[in-house]
Amino acid sequence: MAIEFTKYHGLGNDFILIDNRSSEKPILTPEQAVKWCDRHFGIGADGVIFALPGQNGTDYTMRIFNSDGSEPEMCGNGIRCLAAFLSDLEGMSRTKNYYRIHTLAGVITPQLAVDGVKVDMGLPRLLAGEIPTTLAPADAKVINQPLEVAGKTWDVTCVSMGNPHCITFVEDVAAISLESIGPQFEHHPVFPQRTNTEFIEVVSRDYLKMRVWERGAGITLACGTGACASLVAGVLNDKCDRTATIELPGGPLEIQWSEVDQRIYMTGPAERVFTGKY
Ligand code: ZDP
Repeated sequence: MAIEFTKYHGLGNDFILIDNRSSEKPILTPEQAVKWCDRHFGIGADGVIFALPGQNGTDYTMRIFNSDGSEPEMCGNGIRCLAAFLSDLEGMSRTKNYYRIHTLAGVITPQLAVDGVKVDMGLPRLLAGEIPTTLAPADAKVINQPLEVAGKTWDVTCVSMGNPHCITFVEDVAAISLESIGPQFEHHPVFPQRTNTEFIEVVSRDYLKMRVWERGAGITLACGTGACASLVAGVLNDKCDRTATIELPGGPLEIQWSEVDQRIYMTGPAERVFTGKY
């Protein structure tokens, strides 16, 4: 049976979107998602995202499989793509410019704006037990703490945006050999759920450069949850302001950690590329 899909990307972080509104369960298995994401033998993507019926009074539910078939709790660039996809699906019947989306990281609210999609990403979580990491006692934060990886000591800060992130500030992001170091962070025994890994170069207090090694997807051109987590890490280490531009290989994201409600707001693009049947 042929299944319809639409390809979207947010700053080159690309996803296959599937209209799964008529059933509670993703219509693909994780194994199928791995095949669809293959860039040589499939469609090619960093993940597959399913638009499912809402739960607990939300408009829709998002589920995502990484390109390795694992299921993350949240996906920042992906939820902007989902909002654009839902708006396209609803077409003229769309009644509002935001969606309340049920995710494994809680309710996330993307809002359609003229310059892209602005997402209320919720509260960052900072306790070691919430990340999760064994780098500190479960009720302590991990801020600028030494971690031994690849024979070197890195000073890391850990933040959860629903999914785990390990952030390191470096002099020069271009000099990091992500392909070799990334997997060693991802699979380090102090991260029982593995981790996404971000390297950050501070250009100024409102401009950071980031490169990312994603859990379950490897090097990607952008990571929305990673950009949010990195801004939080920057504020905790007094390296940046609460509002900053994060430049990723695929382009910039605007991130704000609100002083009013302590929530994280992310603004960035979401673009449809093509539709097809598989
Ligand atoms: O946590 C994980 O396993 C990530 N690979 C999920 C995807 C994160 C994403 N790149 C983002 O933008 O937040 C989609």
